[in-house]
Amino acid sequence: MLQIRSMGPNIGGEVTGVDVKQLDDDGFAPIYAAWLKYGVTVVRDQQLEIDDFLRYSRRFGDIALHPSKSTRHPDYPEITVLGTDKFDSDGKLIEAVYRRGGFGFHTDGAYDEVPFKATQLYALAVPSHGGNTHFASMYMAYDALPDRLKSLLEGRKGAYIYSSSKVAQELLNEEDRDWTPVLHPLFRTHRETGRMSLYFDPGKIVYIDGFEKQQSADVIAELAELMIQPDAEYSHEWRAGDIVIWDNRCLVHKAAGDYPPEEDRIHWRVSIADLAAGSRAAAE
Ligand SMILES: O=C(O)CCC(=O)C(=O)O
Ligand SMILES: [Fe+2]
Repeated sequence: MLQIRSMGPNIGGEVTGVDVKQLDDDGFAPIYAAWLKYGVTVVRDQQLEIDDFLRYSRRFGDIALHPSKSTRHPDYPEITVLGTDKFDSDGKLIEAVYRRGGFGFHTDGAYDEVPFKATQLYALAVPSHGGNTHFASMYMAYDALPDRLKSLLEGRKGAYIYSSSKVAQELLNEEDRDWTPVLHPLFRTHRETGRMSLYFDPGKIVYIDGFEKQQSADVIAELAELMIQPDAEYSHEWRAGDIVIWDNRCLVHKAAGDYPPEEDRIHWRVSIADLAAGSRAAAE
């Protein structure tokens, strides 16, 4: 029987007692509702082929192609494979692969005109220790901002690129690295929950539109300092067979990047497009 319980003080939900391959629309409704409520939700104990994972993922929305072409599955471009081909031909660890998502708290797709609604991972292999994914609520980050910043940043937009980290950019083909910054409001109301959140990514933001250089840098540093509130976090300890989905509209996340590199930590990953916000279904 389907059971849902909370995992963290404010975010993080766990769904058990379900086989997502067997779900009909009525069976899916409580999972979607739990995802909106908890921001990040794990469905435990799944045994999936790629087609099962894609079919289930499409219940959350259309799948968008991720710009990192080098890590796409060769037969299923909608799937990004995380954690394979970690070593180069000299046996040296490739940091961009090993530490993918581990350079700091971030939201996926802020570099796009319409950022991803969600990211969903399915765990194929997990290491003996380490390798968690950390999450934090940006609803709570907004609520905790001093009034001074709330009024200063009301109506302001941040400009974002793929990544300011040269190492992270190695996941892109060279011809794709010249990114034109896109603007997003720093505060946004979540279309489905109606709650206000901070929308901010310290590793992708390049400036705050309309501010002088120094003011922009100061505010970015201050937001980076304030964005993670103590009770707003949940750290996911992976088990093989977990499907984890998070809401990129109101959470940030980062990989711990701390597991034994010689061990496998492998996920299939999909990005869910925010079609209601006007994104193309990203067919290339
Ligand atoms: O591997 C992880 O724990 C998360 C990686 C990440 O940031 C992502 O898939 O968007
Ligand atoms: Fe990420």
